[in-house]
Amino acid sequence: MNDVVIHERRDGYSIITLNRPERLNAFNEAQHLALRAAIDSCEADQDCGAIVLTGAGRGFCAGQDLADRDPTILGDSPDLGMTLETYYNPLVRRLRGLQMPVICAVNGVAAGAGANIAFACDIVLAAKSAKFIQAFSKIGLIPDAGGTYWLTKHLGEARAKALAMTAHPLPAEDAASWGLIWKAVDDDALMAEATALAESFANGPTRAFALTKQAIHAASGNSLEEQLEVERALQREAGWSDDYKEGVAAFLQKRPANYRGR
Ligand code: T3D
Repeated sequence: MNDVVIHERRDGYSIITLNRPERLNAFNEAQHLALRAAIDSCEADQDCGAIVLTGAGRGFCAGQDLADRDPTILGDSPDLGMTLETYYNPLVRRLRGLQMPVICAVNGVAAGAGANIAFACDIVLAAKSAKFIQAFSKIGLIPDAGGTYWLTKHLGEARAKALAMTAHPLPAEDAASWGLIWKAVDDDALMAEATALAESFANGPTRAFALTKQAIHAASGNSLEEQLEVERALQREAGWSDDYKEGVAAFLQKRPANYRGR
């Protein structure tokens, strides 16, 4: 049997590929557990400065594997709250909380929780042929895996409600122009762009990237005054780093910086 997640270590970063292409990489329990293990291994690896998350085949991820939700097996009162608590919510928190940047390379359709897991990543690149679908309403559910949060935060209520209630497939280029993702790129350039970005992050001031994530995540819930305080505290920490000294020295000496992530 194929590995349901492929974890490929490159020089300074990792590529994690969801690998159930016959189901458009829909999540079953095995794929959740394998993805968790791959992320654990990246986190434990001092040399992993970035992650690229992508999908095998023509889709990125079609959300929950509905074959595992057959009502004739599941019965009348399935506890989907429990499955969110066990799998999807920890995954979203994990992606947000990682120190290293996570780049999502959306290679094809991203539906249901598959779309919202992409939005939980730090930088989302999508192939121009990809689409984002809040498929939930088609099966009588609400957006999860952070969907109601990402859509409302990035797009506002009007577009969030329309996407959630109509399950309209949002093309990658519209997702980019609406500010939901970073950019849409030619299909055949997707992985080259994603890995070039990962490589540049891995060779960059990785401690500063972690602090940047922390500051930007704090911004949503803060007033300007509170956010200025967050920046003061985190910039102080960045200012103590060797990377800051190296960055300024390299600038003054007109040479490339040699960052060490500390
Ligand atoms: O349950 C909980 O724990 C709560 C959490 C829920 C999170 C969720 O994500 S709920 C939402 C689940 N996802 C969906 O409802 C999406 C279902 N899929 C689709 O609507 C369509 O497949 C797509 C729009 C994504 C793509 O359409 P298309 O026409 O490009 O492909 P297709 O022919 O529909 O799919 C290709 C194959 O993948 C097909 O299998 P087959 O017929 O070739 O053997 C299809 O059944 C399979 N597939 C696609 N999505 C899923 C799936 N199989 C199982 N589960 C899927 N989600």
